[in-house]
This record gives sequence, structure tokens and C-alpha cells, in this order.
Amino acid sequence: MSESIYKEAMAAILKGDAEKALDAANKGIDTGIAPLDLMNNGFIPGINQVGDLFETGRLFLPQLVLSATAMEKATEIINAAIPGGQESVSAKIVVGTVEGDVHDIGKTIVVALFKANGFDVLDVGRDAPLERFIDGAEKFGADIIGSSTLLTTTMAMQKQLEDELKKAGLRDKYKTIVGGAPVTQRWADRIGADAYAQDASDGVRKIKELLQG
Ligand code: B1M
Repeated sequence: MSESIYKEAMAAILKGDAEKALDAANKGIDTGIAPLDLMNNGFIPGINQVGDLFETGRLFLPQLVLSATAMEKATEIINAAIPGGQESVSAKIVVGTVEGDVHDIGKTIVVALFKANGFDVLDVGRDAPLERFIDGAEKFGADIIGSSTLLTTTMAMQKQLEDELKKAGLRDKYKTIVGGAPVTQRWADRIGADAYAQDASDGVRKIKELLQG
């Protein structure tokens, strides 16, 4: 049963059919599939295929936008269905997508899972200037600053965030975590970020490690 719903989810994203994507999301949740399983086994493979087709010129921007819209709608349903954690872990985290980058589907999943795990999250949105991360962290009393980026051209903003924090004498005040499709542990090490997360669940694990260390 779950296999056929994963296929429906994938097909809906490939077709850019928001209605079918919503149907698959609702059906999946109603049949008891864990929201992140539905995301990881259905919707994400679908949008990754769309990305590959776009990259190789077999699908064009208008279709990418339709698929993205279908993905956004499904993500709303999935995020709302993520169950809250048992324990509340005391941590305040600022999360956003860096300036120059409007990709925020992954970031919204990360925010939803962080909240579900009891973290206090300030979401500074997408295409967010560095000041919004830093001023946000200062006002919010954050422990951790998390940045997301999907474009190779905007990865440099994650390095700039490290530099701006150092310049402001704030680097030791916060832990930093980076994520996004082109981001790697190697990149995190290179720019001096405290942690890298491959996906939202890994993000939760890494945040807990940062809080202990
Ligand atoms: Co764009 N796009 N896009 N796009 N898009 C990519 C990223 C691309 C790889 C597609 C491709 O060519 N294969 C390519 C980038 C190439 C590159 O940089 N080398 C690309 C491009 C080129 C563009 C435009 C420039 C296209 C154009 O206009 N010509 C443009 C950029 C505009 C801009 O930002 N300035 C553009 C626009 C768009 C849409 C608006 C249409 C749409 C985004 C809609 C939205 O986000 N609201 C879109 C989409 C949907 C994609 C792809 C197909 C899918 C992204 C996605 O949502 N993935 C993408 C191809 C791909 O990534 N395979 C592509 C699903 C999501 C759940 O995964 O975001 O990786 P992800 O998040 C994961 C992990 O990375 C991690 O956890 C998440 C959950 O598991 N994670 C974190 C992410 N952030 C984290 C933070 C953390 C921890 C973990 O801690 C803080």
C-alpha cells in the first residue's frame, strides 16, 4: 500500500499536478505512513527527478515551477502532520535560506521537524540577508544559527555568515549548522561551521550533539 502511495506522490510531482500531490499527501497520512517516510520515499525522489530533467534540458522552467508548487502544497500537509516529540529540549535556533536563494521547501521541513522536537525556532525566511540571521539571533536569544542553500552560487553566503559573526565578535556566542543539497561536511569544515546536516532528521541529531558539546 505505501509503495503505491509513494509512486502516486512521485508521479504527481513529476506531472506538476498540485491536486494529485495533495491527494497523495492526505491519503498517505490517513493510511498511517509516517510523514517523513512519505516525504523521503515519495515526494523528494519526485522533485529530485524533476531537478535532473531540468538540469539536462528535458524539462523547462514553467514545468519546474508547477512541480515546485505541487511540492510546496504537499510539504504543507506533511509538515503539519509531523508528530511532536515527547521531550522538550531547550534550544533556540534561527533558521533561514541565505540571500540570493529562494529555495525553501527543504528549509520548511527542517523548521517543522525542529519545532516538532521541541526546539524554539525563529524562521527568517528565504532570500534572507545575513543581518536577518544575526540580528534575529541577537534579539531571539538564539543558541544556534542554521542556514540553508540550494544554489552553488549562494553557498558563499554561509561562509560570509561565519565571517560576519567573527567580525561582530559573536562567533563564540553561537553554534552554526549548515545544510542544503550542494552542501557537504567538507564544505562545513572548510568554512568553519560547527555542524553539517544532510537532511532534517540528521539536523535534529546534530543540534542535540551541539547542545551537549
Ligand atoms: Co531550483 N535549482 N532554481 N527551483 N530547484 C535546483 C537547486 C537545481 C539543482 C536544479 C538543477 O538544475 N538540477 C539548480 C541549482 C544548480 C546549481 O546551483 N548548481 C536550480 C536552479 C538553477 C534554479 C534557478 C536558477 C532556475 C532559473 O531561474 N533559471 C532558480 C533560482 C532562483 C533563486 O533562488 N535565485 C530556481 C528556482 C526554483 C523554484 C522556485 C522553481 C523551485 C523552488 C521552490 C521553493 O523552494 N519554494 C525550485 C526547485 C523545486 C528546485 C529542485 C528541483 C528541488 C529543490 C527541493 O525542493 N528539493 C532543485 C533540484 C534538487 O535539489 N534536486 C533545484 C526537496 C527538498 C526537500 O530538499 O531543499 O535539498 P532540499 O532540503 C533537504 C536537505 O538538503 C536538508 O534537509 C532537507 C530535507 O531533507 N537541508 C537542511 C536543507 N536545508 C537545511 C538546513 C539545515 C539542515 C538540513 O540546517 C540549517
